[in-house]
Amino acid sequence: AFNGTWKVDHSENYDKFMEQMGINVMKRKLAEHDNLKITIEQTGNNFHLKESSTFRTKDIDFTLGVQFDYTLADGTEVSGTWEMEGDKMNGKFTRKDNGKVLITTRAIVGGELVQTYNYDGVDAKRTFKKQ
Ligand code: MYR
Repeated sequence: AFNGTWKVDHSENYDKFMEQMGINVMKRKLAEHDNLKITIEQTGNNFHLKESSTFRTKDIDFTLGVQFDYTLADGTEVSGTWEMEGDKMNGKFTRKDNGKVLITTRAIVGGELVQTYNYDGVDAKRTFKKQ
């Protein structure tokens, strides 16, 4: 269900979320228009993602339930896992610099991919449309 190429359409509270993450206003302004596109290929428990944005392009491989390292677009390093809960993906990632946890979910809602983010009490959401 997650397979395909997804392009960000709109975001809610993403600026506040990034601010809580400690990202400065210049980078936040750029990130608001990052044109993030994610291509997802799921084969059983294995995922291959291609991430592309105005910041970078990146290939990501992970297996459900298996811890992996990931570097956010601003350089912040995290480590964590994705797990499946019914039709929903639950991600839990810990920042390497301060030990704080970033919770994220992905779900298909009405044909759109909705990703939620929570960090240190601040929630945000980004909605992606299928290409
Ligand atoms: C992936 O599945 O896309 C790779 C793992 C994602 C880890 C957490 C993603 C949170 C991204 C938040 C970006 C906010 C900018 C500071």
